[in-house]
Amino acid sequence: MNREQMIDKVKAEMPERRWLHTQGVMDTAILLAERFGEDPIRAELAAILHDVAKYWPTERMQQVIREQSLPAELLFYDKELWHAPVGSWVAEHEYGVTDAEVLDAIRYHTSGRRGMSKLEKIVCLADYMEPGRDFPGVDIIRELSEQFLDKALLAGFNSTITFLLAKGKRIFPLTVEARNGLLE
Ligand code: DGI
Ligand code: FE
Ligand code: FE
Repeated sequence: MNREQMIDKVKAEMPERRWLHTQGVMDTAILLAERFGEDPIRAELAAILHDVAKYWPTERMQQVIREQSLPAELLFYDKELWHAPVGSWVAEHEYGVTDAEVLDAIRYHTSGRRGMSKLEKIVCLADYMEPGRDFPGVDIIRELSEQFLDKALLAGFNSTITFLLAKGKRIFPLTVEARNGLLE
C-alpha cells in the first residue's frame, strides 16, 4: 500500500476533525524528526496511522486485545488507552507496516513506556503539541520542544497525569514508568 492509499483508508476510519488532528501530528512529527535527527518518513508513517483505531467500537478493540494476545492488563484501565496497541496491530495487519519501530511508535503513543526510542518520543510529543491541540500547558510543551525532546515530553506526561489525578482516574503503569524514565 502506498502513502496515498494509506491516507485514503485512514481518513475513511475517522471523522473530519480527527483527520485534521492526524495531519497536524504528521506535520509536527516531520518537523521534530528533522530537529532531533530521526527519519521524517518513518515519523510521518507512524503519525498517519497513530489514531487509526480511535473510533473503533469498544467491543471491537476488546476483541483484538483478547484474540491477538495484546496485554490484557489494558482492559482494567481507561478505554482511551486501547486504540494505541490496537492501532499498531491494525497498522501491521491491515496496512502492511513491517517496520517494528514504527509499530512501537504507534503502540506506545498514548501510554508511553520506559526507555522510549527517539521515534516513539517524537510521535508521542507530536500528538501532544500539534497545532490543533489546546490544553493548559500546551504552549510550554511547544516552547520546550524547540530545544529539548525529553523535557517537552516530560511536560506532556506531567499534564496527562495531573489530568488523570484531577479526574480520580487510574494511571496506567507504563505512563508512570515513562515519566520516571525521563526524569532519570
Ligand atoms: O488519541 P488522542 O486523543 O490524539 O491522544 P492520546 O492517544 O494521547 O490519548 C490520550 C487520552 O488517553 C487522554 O485523554 C488521557 C487518556 N488516558 C487515560 N488513561 C491514561 C491516559 N493517557 C495516558 N498517557 N496514561 C493513562 O493511564
Ligand atoms: Fe491517540
Ligand atoms: Fe492522536
